[in-house]
Amino acid sequence: MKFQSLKKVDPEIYSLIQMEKKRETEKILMIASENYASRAVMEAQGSFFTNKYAEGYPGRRYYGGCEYADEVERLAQERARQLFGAEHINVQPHSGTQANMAVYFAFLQPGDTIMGMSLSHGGHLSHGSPVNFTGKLYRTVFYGVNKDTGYIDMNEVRRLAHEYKPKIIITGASAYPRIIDFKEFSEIAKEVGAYLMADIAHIAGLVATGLHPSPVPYSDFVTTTTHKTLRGPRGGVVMCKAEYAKQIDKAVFPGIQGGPLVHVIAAKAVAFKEALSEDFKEYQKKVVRNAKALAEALKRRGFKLISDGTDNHLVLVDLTNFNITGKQAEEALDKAGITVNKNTIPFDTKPPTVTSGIRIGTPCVTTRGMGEEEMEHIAEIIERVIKNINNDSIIKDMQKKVKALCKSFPIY
Ligand code: DSN
Repeated sequence: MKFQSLKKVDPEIYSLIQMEKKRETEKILMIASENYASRAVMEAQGSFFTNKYAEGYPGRRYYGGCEYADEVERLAQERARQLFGAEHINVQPHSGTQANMAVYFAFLQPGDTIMGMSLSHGGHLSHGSPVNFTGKLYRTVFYGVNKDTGYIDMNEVRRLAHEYKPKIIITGASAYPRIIDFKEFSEIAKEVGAYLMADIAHIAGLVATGLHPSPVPYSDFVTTTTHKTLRGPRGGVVMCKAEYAKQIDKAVFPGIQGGPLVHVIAAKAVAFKEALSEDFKEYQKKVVRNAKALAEALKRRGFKLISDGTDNHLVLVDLTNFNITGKQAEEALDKAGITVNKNTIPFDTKPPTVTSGIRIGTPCVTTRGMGEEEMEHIAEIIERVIKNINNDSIIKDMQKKVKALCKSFPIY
């Protein structure tokens, strides 16, 4: 992308984009929820459709001139259906939280009870956190992981569901490294007469390629983002059984959103097409292999991992044995050129602004072509930084290694 006009019209923004490009190119990005969208995705997102209003749905719009927008949205729906096999798809949510909000607004009343995974155990803000609208509008109940194993405590899920009878049970996480048993969640939901919503924002790419069991056959609603493992533009999707289609569509528009972002829907359609390819399946396999290789390499170096490993695209590291906080680790690693995020660990005694852990993901490094050998190398750099957190000269040395590694794996 050349940005010739932008350079003239707004040199400040142009230069910030160039700096961001440099950052994304010269650092090893390991935030588990990020990825590098393809150029094709970015071209669709930066296209003429940014100019178009298309309130409504294909064939039922409130504006003229929607003939091409209709086709774009239909293609996005059809491709998402092929990927996930859901009966009904709404591709308009602007984000994962908006997708979740649509489900809640369609089926809950303020004061109803919802049950989700505790944020500090790996859940998500929009699953009932007190600082989120979900925690303010609904009564909330949280389940978590078993303290010894780090796996979701399904006995606790069942016990809490029977005790509190939530109207909706939310499964899905933003910092959970293991396979989620959607079938058992659906059995529990049935036992207590609750709806089941699976939020697969993090693992959508794995689900789409069969590397994580799909929640679609077991859930009333499945929500996702499109930009994490799925590697599309930033955005959300709601899927549901056909019987709920009308209510979901009405909740998205006109319930919680106005005009859809047609340029983003076009980019979602492109990402879904890419995700239907054999290459994408190979990519997802590598994402998981890399996460496992990284987990093993970190464990050999004395790092404690929540649940002792991973089945998906991320590892959650407990730093308490190194006596440093997640915040300190995030800052030191970023200085060395590895970008991760501090993350609470289950039963954390530190606040989310400090934390005792870091979350490390492999989607970005895998997109740029790195493999298991590089994961070993990265684990070695992480170890050197964490064990020498105040030693600037070692951190500088590590920075050189990071730059060299990045040079060998260009992003585009
Ligand atoms: N912020 C996302 C993540 O990092 O997991 C979740 O919305």
